Amino acid sequence: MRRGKTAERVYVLEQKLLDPLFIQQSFALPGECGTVQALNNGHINTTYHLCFNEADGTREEYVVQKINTNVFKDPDALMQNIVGVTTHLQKKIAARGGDVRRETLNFLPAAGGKYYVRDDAGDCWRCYRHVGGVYTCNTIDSETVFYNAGEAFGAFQNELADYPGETLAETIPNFHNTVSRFADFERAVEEDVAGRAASAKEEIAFYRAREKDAHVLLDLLGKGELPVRVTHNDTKLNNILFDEKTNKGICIIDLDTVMPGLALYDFGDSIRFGANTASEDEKDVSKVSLSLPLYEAYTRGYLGAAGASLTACEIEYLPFSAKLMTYECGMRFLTDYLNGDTYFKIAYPEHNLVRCRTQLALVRDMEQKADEMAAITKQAAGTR
Ligand code: GN1
Ligand code: MG
Repeated sequence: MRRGKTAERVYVLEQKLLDPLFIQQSFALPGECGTVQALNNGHINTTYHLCFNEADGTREEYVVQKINTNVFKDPDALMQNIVGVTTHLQKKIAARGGDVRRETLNFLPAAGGKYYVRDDAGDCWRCYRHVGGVYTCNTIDSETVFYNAGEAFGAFQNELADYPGETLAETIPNFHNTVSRFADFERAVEEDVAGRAASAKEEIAFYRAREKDAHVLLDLLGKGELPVRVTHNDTKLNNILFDEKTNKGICIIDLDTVMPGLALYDFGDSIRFGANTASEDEKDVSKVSLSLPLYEAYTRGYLGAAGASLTACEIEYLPFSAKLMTYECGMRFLTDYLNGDTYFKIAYPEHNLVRCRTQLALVRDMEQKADEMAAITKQAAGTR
């Protein structure tokens, strides 16, 4: 990797592994780099916010990401997907008189014409224009904002309804295939490469006891009872940018896993993360529960925006999908813990086990609340 010159830049380089000069030259960014800030939002890619001061006194802000090529092994296919999807969204936004600069991501081409650049160390970097006047949330207590989150993901699904799914590469094969996720989990238990299986006996038993759940949606898909759609597949609350003034979810980010999938994956994963009364890595699991008011708010927002296109079968399985996606995610955290933490970023050795325990507690709570979730869903579907 090429190195910057000033002391500050060297510090940034060594602590944060980003070279602003290399980024500037690769993406032909005008002006001079003012600040570089690491953003710690995702478990996969490494993200920075860069500010450039231009000669005429204006300031341009960019988001630069180091693509995790351990997870996304084909950056060309990945960026082709993303640029295809954002270009499609830009046309839709322009047609409805929206703000193309704020309502979807705008990636910049790098020298050579690709939408990412590879540095001397082999790392891949991409750059998009920062969206101003927005905020992100990691937890939520406002039902209105969570309603807006549901509306945003529902609208995202609608705007991609006519996108040719067959042109999208599968950036992570079998991403939400819960049956193959279960097989990965069993393999990790069996191999026990990190010698940790003994410390996770209860968790392992929990996932085994619910194996039949892993088959439910795939069986319905196999029978043709659920349609394949273009979905986001990583609908965490912090993948929405909310407008500071209106609190509406105006821009969906983290588009790496936009692929053909089930609407239920998107709905379920949003509930898993956003309707949990505790954070994903809360150590005190007594704080973990499903908030029914938040579940209701999201369901109403989502059905209001996407409901007309959903089938009766999709609506019926909304509550189940929340449980299934929580089950799947917890099992993925456990698998990674057993494999010695090779996939998700962690802050301490038991981090993945802690995350698994919160997901497990949330599944238990959803099992208790299944009837209430079904009643709320039915009511929301009836009044949309
Ligand atoms: C990862 O990158 P991030 O933090 O938005 C993961 C999701 C998990 C999530 C759990 C590509 O999402 O599937 O649900 O962590 N993304 C990938 O927090 O594996
Ligand atoms: Mg993310």
